[in-house]
Amino acid sequence: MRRALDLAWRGWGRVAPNPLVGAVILQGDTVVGEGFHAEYGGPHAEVAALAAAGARARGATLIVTLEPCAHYGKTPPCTDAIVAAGVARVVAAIRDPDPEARGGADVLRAQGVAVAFGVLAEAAAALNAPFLFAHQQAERPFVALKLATSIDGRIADARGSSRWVSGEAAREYVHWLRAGFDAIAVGGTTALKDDPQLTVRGPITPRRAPVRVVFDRRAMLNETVNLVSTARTVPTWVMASPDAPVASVTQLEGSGVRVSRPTSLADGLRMLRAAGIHSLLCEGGGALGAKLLAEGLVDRLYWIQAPVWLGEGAVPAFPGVPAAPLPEAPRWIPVERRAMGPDTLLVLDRRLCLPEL
Ligand code: AOF
Ligand code: ZN
Repeated sequence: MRRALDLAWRGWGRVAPNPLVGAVILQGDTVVGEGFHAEYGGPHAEVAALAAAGARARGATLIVTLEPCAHYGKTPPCTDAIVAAGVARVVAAIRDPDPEARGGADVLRAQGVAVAFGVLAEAAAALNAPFLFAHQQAERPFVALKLATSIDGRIADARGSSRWVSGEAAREYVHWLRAGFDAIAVGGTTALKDDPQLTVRGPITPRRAPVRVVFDRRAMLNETVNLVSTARTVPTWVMASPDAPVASVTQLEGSGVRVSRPTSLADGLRMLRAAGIHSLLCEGGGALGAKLLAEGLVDRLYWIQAPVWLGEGAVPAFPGVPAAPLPEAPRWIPVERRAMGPDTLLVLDRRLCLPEL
Protein backbone atom coordinates (compact mmCIF):
# COMPACT_ATOMS: atom_id res chain seq x y z
CA MET A 1 0.00 0.00 0.00
CA ARG A 2 2.92 2.33 0.67
CA ARG A 3 4.07 1.72 -2.89
CA ALA A 4 0.53 2.27 -4.20
CA LEU A 5 0.39 5.62 -2.36
CA ASP A 6 3.74 6.66 -3.88
CA LEU A 7 2.44 5.77 -7.34
CA ALA A 8 -0.77 7.72 -6.78
CA TRP A 9 1.18 10.97 -6.22
CA ARG A 10 2.41 10.80 -9.81
CA GLY A 11 -1.01 12.00 -10.93
CA TRP A 12 -0.60 15.26 -8.97
CA GLY A 13 -1.67 18.25 -11.08
CA ARG A 14 -3.22 16.08 -13.78
CA VAL A 15 -6.29 14.35 -12.35
CA ALA A 16 -8.25 16.80 -10.16
CA PRO A 17 -11.17 16.96 -9.52
CA ASN A 18 -10.83 13.18 -9.70
CA PRO A 19 -8.85 11.43 -6.96
CA LEU A 20 -5.18 10.45 -6.96
CA VAL A 21 -5.13 6.65 -7.11
CA GLY A 22 -2.32 4.08 -7.18
CA ALA A 23 -2.47 0.28 -7.47
CA VAL A 24 -0.08 -2.67 -7.11
CA ILE A 25 -0.76 -6.31 -8.04
CA LEU A 26 0.89 -9.02 -5.97
CA GLN A 27 1.39 -12.75 -6.60
CA GLY A 28 2.55 -13.86 -3.18
CA ASP A 29 5.38 -11.44 -2.37
CA THR A 30 6.10 -10.57 -5.99
CA VAL A 31 4.88 -7.38 -7.64
CA VAL A 32 3.47 -8.36 -11.04
CA GLY A 33 1.89 -5.06 -12.01
CA GLU A 34 1.73 -1.40 -11.01
CA GLY A 35 -0.39 1.51 -12.14
CA PHE A 36 -1.74 4.93 -11.25
CA HIS A 37 -4.35 7.34 -12.49
CA ALA A 38 -2.26 9.57 -14.75
CA GLU A 39 -4.75 11.81 -16.52
CA TYR A 40 -8.25 13.13 -15.85
CA GLY A 41 -10.70 11.04 -17.87
CA GLY A 42 -8.02 8.43 -18.57
CA PRO A 43 -7.72 4.82 -17.37
CA HIS A 44 -8.13 4.27 -13.64
CA ALA A 45 -5.19 3.03 -11.57
CA GLU A 46 -6.62 -0.49 -11.27
CA VAL A 47 -6.98 -0.84 -15.05
CA ALA A 48 -3.43 0.44 -15.61
CA ALA A 49 -2.05 -2.07 -13.08
CA LEU A 50 -4.10 -4.94 -14.58
CA ALA A 51 -2.78 -4.09 -18.04
CA ALA A 52 0.79 -4.22 -16.70
CA ALA A 53 0.19 -7.56 -14.98
CA GLY A 54 -1.59 -9.25 -17.89
CA ALA A 55 -2.22 -12.97 -17.24
CA ARG A 56 -0.26 -12.78 -13.98
CA ALA A 57 -3.25 -11.04 -12.39
CA ARG A 58 -5.15 -14.36 -12.21
CA GLY A 59 -5.45 -15.41 -8.56
CA ALA A 60 -3.48 -12.31 -7.48
CA THR A 61 -4.07 -9.63 -4.84
CA LEU A 62 -4.83 -6.08 -6.00
CA ILE A 63 -3.70 -3.37 -3.55
CA VAL A 64 -5.34 -0.01 -4.26
CA THR A 65 -5.52 3.34 -2.45
CA LEU A 66 -9.28 3.77 -3.10
CA GLU A 67 -12.23 1.38 -3.37
CA PRO A 68 -12.52 0.30 -7.04
CA CYS A 69 -15.34 2.02 -8.89
CA ALA A 70 -18.50 0.20 -9.97
CA HIS A 71 -19.83 2.74 -12.46
CA TYR A 72 -19.72 3.68 -16.12
CA GLY A 73 -18.19 7.16 -16.01
CA LYS A 74 -15.57 8.37 -18.40
CA THR A 75 -14.29 4.77 -18.35
CA PRO A 76 -16.02 1.39 -17.70
CA PRO A 77 -16.26 0.01 -14.12
CA CYS A 78 -12.97 -1.20 -12.62
CA THR A 79 -14.96 -3.96 -10.88
CA ASP A 80 -15.63 -5.53 -14.31
CA ALA A 81 -11.93 -5.43 -15.23
CA ILE A 82 -10.93 -6.91 -11.85
CA VAL A 83 -13.39 -9.80 -12.16
CA ALA A 84 -12.46 -10.44 -15.80
CA ALA A 85 -8.77 -10.62 -14.89
CA GLY A 86 -9.47 -13.28 -12.25
CA VAL A 87 -8.11 -11.28 -9.29
CA ALA A 88 -8.73 -13.25 -6.06
CA ARG A 89 -8.48 -10.50 -3.46
CA VAL A 90 -8.64 -6.71 -3.26
CA VAL A 91 -7.13 -4.65 -0.45
CA ALA A 92 -8.29 -1.02 -0.54
CA ALA A 93 -7.21 1.76 1.83
CA ILE A 94 -10.51 3.65 2.00
CA ARG A 95 -14.08 3.62 0.71
CA ASP A 96 -15.00 5.73 -2.31
CA PRO A 97 -17.37 8.54 -1.22
CA ASP A 98 -18.43 9.35 -4.79
CA PRO A 99 -22.19 8.62 -4.88
CA GLU A 100 -21.98 7.55 -8.52
CA ALA A 101 -18.84 5.40 -8.42
CA ARG A 102 -18.98 3.83 -4.93
CA GLY A 103 -20.11 0.37 -3.94
CA GLY A 104 -17.37 -1.50 -5.78
CA ALA A 105 -16.58 -3.66 -2.74
CA ASP A 106 -20.11 -5.11 -2.64
CA VAL A 107 -20.06 -5.78 -6.38
CA LEU A 108 -16.72 -7.58 -6.09
CA ARG A 109 -17.80 -9.65 -3.06
CA ALA A 110 -20.94 -10.72 -4.93
CA GLN A 111 -18.63 -12.04 -7.67
CA GLY A 112 -16.52 -14.02 -5.20
CA VAL A 113 -13.61 -11.58 -4.84
CA ALA A 114 -12.44 -11.08 -1.23
CA VAL A 115 -12.26 -7.39 -0.23
CA ALA A 116 -10.56 -5.81 2.78
CA PHE A 117 -10.34 -2.14 3.81
CA GLY A 118 -8.32 0.00 6.17
CA VAL A 119 -4.64 -0.51 5.28
CA LEU A 120 -2.91 2.90 5.64
CA ALA A 121 -6.35 4.49 5.60
CA GLU A 122 -5.17 7.75 7.19
CA ALA A 123 -2.39 8.27 4.65
CA ALA A 124 -4.85 7.53 1.83
CA ALA A 125 -7.31 10.04 3.28
CA ALA A 126 -4.57 12.70 3.49
CA LEU A 127 -3.54 11.93 -0.11
CA ASN A 128 -7.03 12.77 -1.36
CA ALA A 129 -8.11 15.29 1.27
CA PRO A 130 -9.49 17.83 -1.27
CA PHE A 131 -11.46 15.10 -3.11
CA LEU A 132 -12.87 13.65 0.12
CA PHE A 133 -13.62 17.12 1.48
CA ALA A 134 -15.55 18.03 -1.68
CA HIS A 135 -17.75 14.97 -1.16
CA GLN A 136 -18.36 15.80 2.49
CA GLN A 137 -19.29 19.43 2.06
CA ALA A 138 -19.99 21.58 -0.97
CA GLU A 139 -20.05 24.93 0.84
CA ARG A 140 -16.47 25.99 0.24
CA PRO A 141 -13.20 24.69 -1.25
CA PHE A 142 -10.62 22.70 0.72
CA VAL A 143 -8.38 25.51 2.00
CA ALA A 144 -4.65 25.06 2.50
CA LEU A 145 -2.32 27.71 3.86
CA LYS A 146 1.30 27.74 2.79
CA LEU A 147 3.81 29.66 4.81
CA ALA A 148 7.56 29.92 5.25
CA THR A 149 8.66 31.08 8.67
CA SER A 150 11.74 31.45 10.82
CA ILE A 151 12.17 29.11 13.80
CA ASP A 152 10.51 31.79 15.89
CA GLY A 153 7.44 31.87 13.63
CA ARG A 154 8.15 35.09 11.70
CA ILE A 155 7.39 35.55 8.01
CA ALA A 156 9.54 38.66 7.45
CA ASP A 157 12.26 40.62 9.25
CA ALA A 158 11.61 43.85 11.15
CA ARG A 159 11.96 45.84 7.90
CA GLY A 160 9.30 43.69 6.25
CA SER A 161 11.67 41.80 3.96
CA SER A 162 10.72 38.17 3.35
CA ARG A 163 13.14 37.47 0.44
CA TRP A 164 14.09 34.69 1.05
CA VAL A 165 13.10 33.08 4.32
CA SER A 166 13.24 29.55 2.89
CA GLY A 167 15.81 28.00 0.55
CA GLU A 168 15.83 26.84 -3.05
CA ALA A 169 14.49 23.32 -2.41
CA ALA A 170 11.45 24.65 -0.57
CA ARG A 171 10.75 27.17 -3.34
CA GLU A 172 10.84 24.39 -5.95
CA TYR A 173 8.46 22.38 -3.81
CA VAL A 174 5.98 25.28 -3.84
CA HIS A 175 5.83 25.16 -7.63
CA TRP A 176 5.09 21.45 -7.48
CA LEU A 177 2.46 22.15 -4.80
CA ARG A 178 0.67 24.84 -6.82
CA ALA A 179 0.18 22.43 -9.73
CA GLY A 180 -2.29 20.36 -7.69
CA PHE A 181 -4.60 23.19 -6.59
CA ASP A 182 -7.56 24.64 -8.47
CA ALA A 183 -6.70 28.13 -7.22
CA ILE A 184 -3.90 30.06 -5.52
CA ALA A 185 -4.87 32.98 -3.28
CA VAL A 186 -3.16 36.01 -1.79
CA GLY A 187 -4.31 39.16 -0.03
CA GLY A 188 -4.45 42.51 -1.82
CA THR A 189 -1.55 44.05 0.12
CA THR A 190 0.70 41.08 -0.69
CA ALA A 191 -0.27 41.29 -4.38
CA LEU A 192 0.76 44.96 -4.42
CA LYS A 193 3.87 44.71 -2.26
CA ASP A 194 5.41 41.43 -3.49
CA ASP A 195 3.98 41.58 -7.03
CA PRO A 196 3.93 37.76 -7.37
CA GLN A 197 3.07 35.85 -10.56
CA LEU A 198 1.55 32.86 -8.76
CA THR A 199 2.11 30.67 -11.81
CA VAL A 200 3.37 27.08 -11.88
CA ARG A 201 6.99 27.03 -13.05
CA GLY A 202 8.03 23.59 -11.86
CA PRO A 203 8.43 20.09 -13.28
CA ILE A 204 4.66 19.54 -13.65
CA THR A 205 2.43 21.30 -16.13
CA PRO A 206 -0.98 21.27 -14.50
CA ARG A 207 -3.93 20.12 -16.58
CA ARG A 208 -5.49 23.51 -15.92
CA ALA A 209 -3.45 26.48 -14.68
CA PRO A 210 -4.63 27.30 -11.15
CA VAL A 211 -6.86 30.39 -11.03
CA ARG A 212 -5.16 33.27 -9.21
CA VAL A 213 -7.44 34.76 -6.58
CA VAL A 214 -6.76 38.05 -4.82
CA PHE A 215 -8.73 38.93 -1.70
CA ASP A 216 -8.59 42.65 -2.35
CA ARG A 217 -11.48 44.20 -0.42
CA ARG A 218 -10.83 47.74 -1.60
CA ALA A 219 -10.03 46.76 -5.21
CA MET A 220 -6.61 48.42 -4.93
CA LEU A 221 -4.97 46.37 -7.69
CA ASN A 222 -4.28 47.87 -11.10
CA GLU A 223 -2.37 47.24 -14.37
CA THR A 224 0.99 47.91 -12.69
CA VAL A 225 0.99 44.49 -10.97
CA ASN A 226 1.78 41.17 -12.66
CA LEU A 227 -1.47 39.53 -11.62
CA VAL A 228 -3.54 42.14 -13.45
CA SER A 229 -1.32 42.76 -16.47
CA THR A 230 -1.29 39.00 -17.26
CA ALA A 231 -4.96 38.37 -16.42
CA ARG A 232 -5.81 37.57 -20.04
CA THR A 233 -3.26 34.73 -20.13
CA VAL A 234 -3.68 33.25 -16.65
CA PRO A 235 -7.14 33.59 -15.08
CA THR A 236 -7.18 36.16 -12.27
CA TRP A 237 -10.14 36.75 -10.01
CA VAL A 238 -10.49 39.55 -7.46
CA MET A 239 -12.69 39.25 -4.40
CA ALA A 240 -13.65 42.83 -3.56
CA SER A 241 -16.12 44.01 -0.96
CA PRO A 242 -19.58 45.21 -2.04
CA ASP A 243 -18.53 48.81 -1.22
CA ALA A 244 -15.27 48.81 -3.21
CA PRO A 245 -15.04 51.83 -5.58
CA VAL A 246 -16.99 51.11 -8.75
CA ALA A 247 -14.36 52.83 -10.93
CA SER A 248 -11.63 50.49 -9.67
CA VAL A 249 -13.79 47.44 -10.25
CA THR A 250 -14.62 48.58 -13.80
CA GLN A 251 -10.95 49.16 -14.53
CA LEU A 252 -10.02 45.68 -13.27
CA GLU A 253 -12.73 44.11 -15.37
CA GLY A 254 -11.40 46.04 -18.36
CA SER A 255 -8.05 44.31 -17.81
CA GLY A 256 -9.66 40.89 -17.97
CA VAL A 257 -9.97 40.32 -14.22
CA ARG A 258 -13.14 38.62 -12.99
CA VAL A 259 -14.39 40.61 -10.00
CA SER A 260 -16.76 39.20 -7.37
CA ARG A 261 -18.16 41.12 -4.44
CA PRO A 262 -18.63 38.78 -1.48
CA THR A 263 -19.89 40.13 1.83
CA SER A 264 -17.28 38.20 3.87
CA LEU A 265 -14.32 35.88 3.55
CA ALA A 266 -16.56 32.83 4.04
CA ASP A 267 -18.96 34.20 1.42
CA GLY A 268 -16.03 34.63 -0.98
CA LEU A 269 -15.05 30.99 -0.45
CA ARG A 270 -18.64 29.92 -1.13
CA MET A 271 -18.55 31.85 -4.41
CA LEU A 272 -15.30 30.14 -5.39
CA ARG A 273 -16.77 26.70 -4.69
CA ALA A 274 -19.84 27.58 -6.73
CA ALA A 275 -17.50 28.57 -9.58
CA GLY A 276 -15.92 25.10 -9.53
CA ILE A 277 -12.90 25.72 -7.28
CA HIS A 278 -12.55 22.60 -5.08
CA SER A 279 -9.14 23.40 -3.60
CA LEU A 280 -7.45 26.67 -2.72
CA LEU A 281 -3.85 27.28 -1.68
CA CYS A 282 -3.41 30.54 0.21
CA GLU A 283 0.13 31.91 0.01
CA GLY A 284 -0.24 34.98 2.25
CA GLY A 285 -0.02 37.50 3.47
CA GLY A 286 -0.14 37.15 7.19
CA ALA A 287 -3.37 39.12 7.55
CA LEU A 288 -5.33 36.91 5.15
CA GLY A 289 -3.87 33.74 6.66
CA ALA A 290 -4.68 34.89 10.18
CA LYS A 291 -8.23 35.77 9.21
CA LEU A 292 -8.81 32.40 7.57
CA LEU A 293 -7.38 30.65 10.64
CA ALA A 294 -9.35 32.72 13.13
CA GLU A 295 -12.57 31.94 11.25
CA GLY A 296 -11.83 28.20 11.20
CA LEU A 297 -11.56 28.16 7.42
CA VAL A 298 -8.17 26.43 7.11
CA ASP A 299 -8.07 22.67 6.49
CA ARG A 300 -4.35 22.20 5.93
CA LEU A 301 -1.07 23.99 6.68
CA TYR A 302 2.04 23.59 4.54
CA TRP A 303 4.56 24.97 6.98
CA ILE A 304 8.12 25.47 5.81
CA GLN A 305 10.39 26.27 8.71
CA ALA A 306 13.79 27.82 7.94
CA PRO A 307 16.70 27.58 10.40
CA VAL A 308 16.92 31.30 11.02
CA TRP A 309 15.95 33.40 14.03
CA LEU A 310 14.41 36.80 13.24
CA GLY A 311 13.56 37.90 16.77
CA GLU A 312 11.56 40.64 18.44
CA GLY A 313 10.02 43.16 16.04
CA ALA A 314 10.04 40.80 13.06
CA VAL A 315 6.66 40.09 11.43
CA PRO A 316 4.72 37.29 13.17
CA ALA A 317 3.05 34.70 10.91
CA PHE A 318 -0.46 35.03 12.25
CA PRO A 319 -1.23 38.37 13.86
CA GLY A 320 -4.45 38.51 15.82
CA VAL A 321 -5.43 34.84 15.99
CA PRO A 322 -7.25 34.71 19.33
CA ALA A 323 -5.52 32.96 22.22
CA ALA A 324 -6.76 29.56 23.36
CA PRO A 325 -6.04 27.83 26.70
CA LEU A 326 -3.78 24.82 26.12
CA PRO A 327 -6.39 22.14 26.90
CA GLU A 328 -8.83 23.63 24.37
CA ALA A 329 -6.31 24.76 21.74
CA PRO A 330 -6.99 22.97 18.45
CA ARG A 331 -4.51 20.15 17.75
CA TRP A 332 -3.51 19.68 14.15
CA ILE A 333 -2.74 16.28 12.68
CA PRO A 334 0.74 15.87 11.18
CA VAL A 335 0.35 14.17 7.80
CA GLU A 336 3.89 14.75 6.55
CA ARG A 337 7.29 15.84 7.85
CA ARG A 338 10.12 16.23 5.40
CA ALA A 339 13.60 17.77 5.20
CA MET A 340 14.00 20.25 2.33
CA GLY A 341 17.64 21.18 2.14
CA PRO A 342 18.19 23.19 5.32
CA ASP A 343 14.44 23.72 5.82
CA THR A 344 11.74 21.49 7.28
CA LEU A 345 8.31 20.93 5.77
CA LEU A 346 5.43 20.14 8.06
CA VAL A 347 2.02 19.33 6.58
CA LEU A 348 -0.72 19.58 9.19
CA ASP A 349 -4.41 18.84 8.77
CA ARG A 350 -7.17 20.29 10.90
CA ARG A 351 -9.17 17.04 10.67
CA LEU A 352 -9.07 13.79 8.75
CA CYS A 353 -11.72 13.36 6.04
CA LEU A 354 -11.86 9.59 6.53
CA PRO A 355 -14.86 8.06 4.70
CA GLU A 356 -16.94 5.65 6.77
CA LEU A 357 -16.41 1.96 6.17
C1 AOF B 1 -10.28 8.12 -11.10
N1 AOF B 1 -9.13 7.39 -11.18
O1 AOF B 1 -7.90 5.59 -10.73
C2 AOF B 1 -10.06 5.69 -9.84
C3 AOF B 1 -11.26 6.46 -9.71
O2 AOF B 1 -15.37 9.77 -14.35
P1 AOF B 1 -14.54 8.55 -14.20
O3 AOF B 1 -15.05 7.38 -14.94
O4 AOF B 1 -13.07 8.78 -14.48
O5 AOF B 1 -14.69 8.13 -12.67
C4 AOF B 1 -14.29 8.97 -11.62
C5 AOF B 1 -14.62 8.31 -10.29
O6 AOF B 1 -14.13 6.97 -10.25
C6 AOF B 1 -13.93 9.01 -9.13
O7 AOF B 1 -14.73 10.04 -8.60
C7 AOF B 1 -13.76 7.90 -8.12
O8 AOF B 1 -14.92 7.81 -7.34
C8 AOF B 1 -13.67 6.62 -8.95
N2 AOF B 1 -12.31 6.01 -8.97
N3 AOF B 1 -11.31 7.66 -10.38
O9 AOF B 1 -10.38 9.18 -11.68
C9 AOF B 1 -8.96 6.21 -10.60
N4 AOF B 1 -9.91 4.50 -9.25
ZN1 ZN C 1 -12.38 2.80 -11.60
